[in-house]
Amino acid sequence: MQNTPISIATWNFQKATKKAGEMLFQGANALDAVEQGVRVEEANLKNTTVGNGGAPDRDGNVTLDACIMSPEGDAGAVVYLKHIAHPVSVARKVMEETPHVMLAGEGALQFALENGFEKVDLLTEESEKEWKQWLEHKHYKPIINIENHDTIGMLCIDEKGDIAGACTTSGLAYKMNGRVGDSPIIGAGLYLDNEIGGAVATGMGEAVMKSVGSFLIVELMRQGKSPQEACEIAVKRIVAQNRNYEDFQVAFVALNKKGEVGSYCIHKGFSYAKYQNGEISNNPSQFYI
Ligand code: SD4
Repeated sequence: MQNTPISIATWNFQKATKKAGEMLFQGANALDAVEQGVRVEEANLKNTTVGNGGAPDRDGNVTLDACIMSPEGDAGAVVYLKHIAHPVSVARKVMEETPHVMLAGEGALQFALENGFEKVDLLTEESEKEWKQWLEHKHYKPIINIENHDTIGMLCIDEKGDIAGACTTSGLAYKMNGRVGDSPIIGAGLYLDNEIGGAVATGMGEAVMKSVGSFLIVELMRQGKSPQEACEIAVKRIVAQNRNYEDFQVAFVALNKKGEVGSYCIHKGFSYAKYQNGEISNNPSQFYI
């Protein structure tokens, strides 16, 4: 059966979502489309939350986290990866060419270099300047500025009806050296099941990890909840789990195998991009407060 392909992504990442959507319409499979789609933001130097140009940690290291999942249920991830502009593609190689799911730090870098990825300096002049300004006061609150985080999580369904997903980030700006968030954690920042659908997260990774949010959403959809209902339950779980929930943002986007999309977040201001039937749209999410 021929399906209507669809691509969705966290935030208003229209270029990336359109790239993936157009690939799907030209017959690409969902896995290739999500990889190439999120690479658009990894390469965007103006996005200080993903890939090249990402904000550094407190010590000036840009460390990237990414994961990818295939319709077959295979998964690959890299965490604390330095010097590589496209962590999602390294994650895909981990999935396809190693017996493992996740590689970290030095080992992930070594693996990337051995597989022909170029070693680059990910700290742009702009990000370095902002980090140095931050160093002057070193005021760190692990609180997400509601509009200042742009991790890209993407889900695609291809013509065959198969779903794939990816999530990639430089994590929280000025995080502690060594900190890893939810984005590369299968079940937290991304989860999918080709029978059911998928979910992706953005926002305060610590809260998403504690609730295994994306896995929760897929399991709720398995039990018959719509993507919208499932996202709402997952956000409300986080609200119940964290007394300081008003201080941070968490947002989820979910897609089921029928092509239905849902989204919910703590604070007003989150939206997701969708490409379907040749049209790209920005869709404001429903919110808790
Ligand atoms: C993290 N979830 O590392 C990521 C942050 C994020 O846009 O979404 N930034 O916690």
